[in-house]
Amino acid sequence: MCLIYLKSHEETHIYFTKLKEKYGQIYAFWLGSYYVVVVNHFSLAKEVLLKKGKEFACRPQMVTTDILTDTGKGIAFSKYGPQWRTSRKLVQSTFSLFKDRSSQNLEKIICQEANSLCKALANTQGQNTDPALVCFLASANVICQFCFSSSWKQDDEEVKTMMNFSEVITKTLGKDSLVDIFPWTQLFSKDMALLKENIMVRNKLLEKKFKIHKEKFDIDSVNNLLDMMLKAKINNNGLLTQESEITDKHILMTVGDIFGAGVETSSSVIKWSIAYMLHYPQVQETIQKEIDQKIGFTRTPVLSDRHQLPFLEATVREVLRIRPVAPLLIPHVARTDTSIGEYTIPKDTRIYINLWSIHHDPTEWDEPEQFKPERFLDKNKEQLIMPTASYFPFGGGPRTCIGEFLARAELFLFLSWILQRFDLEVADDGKLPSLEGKFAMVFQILPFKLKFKLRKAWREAQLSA
Ligand code: HEM
Ligand code: PLO
Repeated sequence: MCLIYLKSHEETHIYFTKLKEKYGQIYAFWLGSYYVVVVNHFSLAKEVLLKKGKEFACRPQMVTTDILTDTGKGIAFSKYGPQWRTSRKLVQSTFSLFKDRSSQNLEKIICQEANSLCKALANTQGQNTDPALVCFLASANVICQFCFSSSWKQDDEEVKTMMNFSEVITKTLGKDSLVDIFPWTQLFSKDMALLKENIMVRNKLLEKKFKIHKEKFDIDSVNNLLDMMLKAKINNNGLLTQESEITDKHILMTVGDIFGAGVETSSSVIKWSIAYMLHYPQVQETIQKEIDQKIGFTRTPVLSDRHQLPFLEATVREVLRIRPVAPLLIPHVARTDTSIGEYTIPKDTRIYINLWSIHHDPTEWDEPEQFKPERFLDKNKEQLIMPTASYFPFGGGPRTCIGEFLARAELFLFLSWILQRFDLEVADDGKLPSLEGKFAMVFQILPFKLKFKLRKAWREAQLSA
């Protein structure tokens, strides 16, 4: 057991990693009235996520996430139980609607958005550009098709509104907020007022979409997540116990989770990837060479090209290692008295899995602070490898990320489409993006600008086509 002081000027995951030197791979402390255990090593983390996955599959109840999720509805912040299981299953079933040869195949949807994204980037005409809005729009449209079978136009004001509330919500939820440690302080908190206000705007938008959709709903034609949940509500509710009943609120909060996760994660990783390529132009060049040789300029990349572009895949893996989206995952909670390694863990203990420490462990990674995509390639740089088991950017076990397939598909397609057409260049002021980052529910890069220059080879190929 140790006594810690949560300093506000340092990111929590970095502070927890430093404490490892003093207290070891696993340590515990009291955070207000909560008993918290931090796990810094991959073998212990695997015990929590995989071997004893079910024992650690609950989530903490927190003041902030309770407001976001109408007291724990939805998936990500919902406790282990029938509601969570039903929502997760319905999302998984919806993914199968978007598979294979169906007209609304996910790959097709992502490629359409990649095309719009590239058009928007071409419109910037090589001027200094903040990539945030276009990346947000591309990810939002993919997930909007998945949830509602609809999308937004480039200049729709609603997209800016969403980006604004999403930013405030992630920032406020990500703060090591006192209100989650001492719930009575919420009466005085300015952050809480702001959080509530923005969650209200988000809920209004979701409710509007829900209402429009519900009027058009046809139980014989299920095309998206909302249809899938409405159908389950009608078909199952007579059979379900009150505990697992699906209400409109549950549907709304599940869609809200998928929407929030779908937008914030993918767009953030694309921005990190762009920033790293500005810092490491040779990485950009190697990926472009791979694209030029294996795909050329007469067609655009598709998912089946993935095995042909191992360096791009290795780069995505390295970005997810060095700047994990969720450096402490989402907190887990022990559902029973149990143990981790040789330590006894009482029921209700909060577990923070320190993915940052696991991804930067110097005994597992050679020069962990260096950005080296080639660490994920064999000697010939042709085959992807996994150099250590100290790596799980999407978590694992019962609470593993539900969107991994979608996220990987988006990252591959968006980045390959961008690099086929554009050279990424440092902005006119010569400033490279800061790689420090800021934790805001997802580990975000600070705003930056760059220039998207249409590649000469691409331009010439278009002229001769
Ligand atoms: C949970 C990573 C994209 C939906 C998680 C967790 C991680 C993660 C680390 C927590 C696992 C745990 O607590 O043990 C990522 C990364 C992404 C990504 C790195 C992108 C590169 C997405 C997308 C979606 C999504 C696109 C939606 C389609 C979710 C949901 C959960 C989750 C719903 C909560 C699962 C649960 O509690 O049962 N993700 N995610 N994620 N993710 Fe993702
Ligand atoms: C993003 C802001 C939205 O308005 C609400 C929301 C819902 C689900 C959250 C997401 C936010 C942030 C990223 C999270 C996701 C669930 C899973 C994902 C936490 C807060 C990750 C990376 O774990």
